[in-house]
Amino acid sequence: MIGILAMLACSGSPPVDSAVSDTAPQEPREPGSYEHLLLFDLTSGAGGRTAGADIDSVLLNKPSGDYWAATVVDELLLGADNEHLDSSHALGERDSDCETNVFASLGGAGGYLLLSFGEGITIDNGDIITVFEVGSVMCPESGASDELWEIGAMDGTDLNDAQYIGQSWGMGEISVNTL
Ligand SMILES: [Ca+2]
Ligand SMILES: [Ca+2]
Repeated sequence: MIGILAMLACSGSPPVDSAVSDTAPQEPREPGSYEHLLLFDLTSGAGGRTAGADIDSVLLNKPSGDYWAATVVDELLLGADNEHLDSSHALGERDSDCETNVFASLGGAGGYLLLSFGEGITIDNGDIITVFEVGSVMCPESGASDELWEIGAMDGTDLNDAQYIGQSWGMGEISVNTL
């Protein structure tokens, strides 16, 4: 499956026409150092009380230390029967286990959280991001399924600006090396 961020990345910029090549070139952006993490649900056919990816918490591991998601900058939680619509349940340290359900359900493909890890904490190549999605990896006895998600990094709130980082399912860890 190709996620929306991968598709956005592929759509890229059109080739520069020679007729406009004498206009001032845009300064290339310094790599890395993005403010926000986009966590995008890729679960197809999601429904029910815990529709889509069930996010307990998100951890950013940097050379300077570990940071839990601190603020929801923007969100879209879907699902008519979704009972886990409080996005703050995805913030802070892990507090769900197999009996306690303090997570936010993104509701299926199209649902997302845009997260900040705190003032001045950026997302850079070399970081490791762990998404704690409540499923069979976290709770093997529960019968819960691991749901598919994708992450990207961006400044501001325009999802079109997201730079693809990677995708996984359930409780997954991704090394950042695409920024
Ligand atoms: Ca779910
Ligand atoms: Ca939580």
